Amino acid sequence: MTAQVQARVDPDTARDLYSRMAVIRRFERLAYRAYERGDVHGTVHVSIGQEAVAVGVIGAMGEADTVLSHHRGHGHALAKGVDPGQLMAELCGRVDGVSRGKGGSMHSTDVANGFLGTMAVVGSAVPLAVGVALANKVKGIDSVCVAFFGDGAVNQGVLYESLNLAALWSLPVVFVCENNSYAITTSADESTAGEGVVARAKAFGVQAESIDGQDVIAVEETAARLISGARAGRPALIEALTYRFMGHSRGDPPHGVYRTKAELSEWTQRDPLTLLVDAAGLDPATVEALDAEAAAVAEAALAFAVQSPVPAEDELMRGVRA
Ligand SMILES: Cc1ncc(C[n+]2csc(CCOP(=O)(O)OP(=O)(O)O)c2C)c(N)n1
Ligand SMILES: [Mg+2]
Repeated sequence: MTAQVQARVDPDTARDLYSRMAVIRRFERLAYRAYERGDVHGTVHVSIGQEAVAVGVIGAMGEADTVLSHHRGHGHALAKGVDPGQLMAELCGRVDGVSRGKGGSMHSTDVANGFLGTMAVVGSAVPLAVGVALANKVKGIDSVCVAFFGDGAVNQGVLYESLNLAALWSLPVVFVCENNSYAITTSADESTAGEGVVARAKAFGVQAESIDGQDVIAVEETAARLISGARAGRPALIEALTYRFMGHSRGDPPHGVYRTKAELSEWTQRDPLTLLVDAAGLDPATVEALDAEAAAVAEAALAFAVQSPVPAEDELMRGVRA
């Protein structure tokens, strides 16, 4: 371990960061298996490989700050403090789920924990976050809203309408692009002209930085700085370069035809959990213990989920606005 890395992270912080990432990974592995067993309906998009973005960004947020997420959002939810059992129950369509079993993986909402929801429509979290930030500003509430989106949303017009208003009105909002290089099977290189999302954000006067999304410490440091700026009315954008180790969703094998085994292998060598272990010099026994704790959290979540009943018929119209 170099002195420079040692200076970046103390052992307690490293253990905490590792533990939060490990819980996400174990939770999603189990969710994937629960899907295969038929306990989860619809589909699941797991973020295995991308955990450092969720943990780093959300670790830099305050309790009163809020998150809007996308279709690959279990990690964001868990990092924001959503109860793993209630989240798993939601995936399984059970009444004890955060959205009472009516939302599933892509519509999981837990307002009490500042988790304003996962969203199925690509890019849709972005304008909602601008609305939340505007409401906070108008009401004088000290709260920053963070919107996550993928590289697949980078060519959606709504992103630029949102950047424009955020900058124009000096809103407390941070946009986080999880650039994992692919939208389903389409590579970002094939779909995006020009210099990319950072240059585009800067064109609106929004402070924007591209960072290594596999390095949880770097993510947290950058996020802390930009979130603090957003709190003072300087909206920001972070492009976190990352990779999903699994396929897009259940129907897509990890190394689908659109990406090579060599590319996958190159990225799995940059696993955010292992990178942190190396950077912080965590010893094998500590890592083993943290992994076992994370596995127990995930297993308890699944056990809680499957014992929860499916919603009764009278649940249908609860929480519905007309
Ligand atoms: C507006 C819209 N168009 C298409 C889809 C279908 N779709 C679901 S996920 C996805 C790819 C999203 O890619 P990206 O934003 O890079 O996120 P990632 O899956 O890589 O995390 C698409 C096209 C959708 N949900 N919404
Ligand atoms: Mg993508």
